[in-house]
Amino acid sequence: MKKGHFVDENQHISLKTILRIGKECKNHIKLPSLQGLANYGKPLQQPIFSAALHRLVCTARLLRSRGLLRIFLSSGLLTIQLLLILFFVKEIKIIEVKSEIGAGTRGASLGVEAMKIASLDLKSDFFKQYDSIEVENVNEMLYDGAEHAHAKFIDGVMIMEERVCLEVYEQLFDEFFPIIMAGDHSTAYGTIAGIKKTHPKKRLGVVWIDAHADLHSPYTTPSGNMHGMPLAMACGFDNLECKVNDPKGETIEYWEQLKNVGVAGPKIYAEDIVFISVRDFEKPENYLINKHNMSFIETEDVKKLGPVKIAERALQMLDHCDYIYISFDVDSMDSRISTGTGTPVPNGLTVDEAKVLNEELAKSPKVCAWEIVEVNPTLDTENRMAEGAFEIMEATAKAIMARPVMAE
Ligand SMILES: [Mn+2]
Repeated sequence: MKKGHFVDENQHISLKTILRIGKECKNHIKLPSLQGLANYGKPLQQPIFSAALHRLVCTARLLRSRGLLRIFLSSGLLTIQLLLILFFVKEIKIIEVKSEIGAGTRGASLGVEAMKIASLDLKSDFFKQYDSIEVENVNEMLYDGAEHAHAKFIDGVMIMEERVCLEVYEQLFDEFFPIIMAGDHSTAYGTIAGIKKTHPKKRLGVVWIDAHADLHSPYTTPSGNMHGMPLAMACGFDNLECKVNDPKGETIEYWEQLKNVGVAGPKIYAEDIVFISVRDFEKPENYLINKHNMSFIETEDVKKLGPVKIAERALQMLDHCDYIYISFDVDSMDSRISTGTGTPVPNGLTVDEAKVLNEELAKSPKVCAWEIVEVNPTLDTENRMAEGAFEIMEATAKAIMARPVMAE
């Protein structure tokens, strides 16, 4: 490492650098403002350095919020303090799930790559800043055609839910905050199962930002596409009262198995779901929503009260939950914006509304995972959908990293 350089060729920070950051911390932290410290890292433009600095800022904010910062900084054990800091705040880990077997329209598996292209066009270092890991998919099954008419590719969906569940579980176990970039929405159930496997005794709330309620089962689905079923899997709903299909044999066996991914039985209560901007229902879904008195926030409410107030309200509705998972389907945005998604619906959110809404929600320390789904560049013009989606993801990640304290 050359003198004066903070990071060597292998992107390792020397202990000396860490100590230097610490000393600068002492000089720059003027309670109650930490802006000086944040500004200190800016001209360096080193992703790993700014990440480390970011952790310092987050930890300092956390300690300040608990009234411990002054004691911490004056205690003198600088090396130990800084090493502690580097392990203290959770880092984001991106989980890529390029699966599209749950969708009726082809192309959602390309959404992750389209968002990476969007990041390049928008000159962002997002994908350099955070590590990502890919869950292997089974999209090759599409070539064989769908076998289960009322739950298409349910055998493949089963494999994907297991894989996503395990990956989310591992990342949470390793103290990462998972941002899941997925293709079709069916694998969101794997995410929910993974969170539940990590915290089996805790109560998990879900904010479902979507044009659809995704509450169908093989007994009620009009299309057989499984991206309309993740919340029914999570709640363990068959909804036989509204049965219109007669799934048989293997389909039912797989459906029963699906309900037990991660841990046995339902992962969430219906009353712990808050729907935002859901506006395209089918009768069987309406039945469940009324039966369980599920929480609803309409697009109109977001426009009237503003996304900041709406986020506050949604978090309040889930105040009794220990953890919260946010699932963001890009078709929650208006069909004029949602040009690159499989099932666009009018009267949705704008990019700005969705951005502020997700940012504000993610500020809650209870939020333990965030997911974005259903970007389909094959339906889009000039990658507009992925650019909007990327902007929302980047802003949300920033809000997550700036939180005073992570969920415990
Ligand atoms: Mn959806």
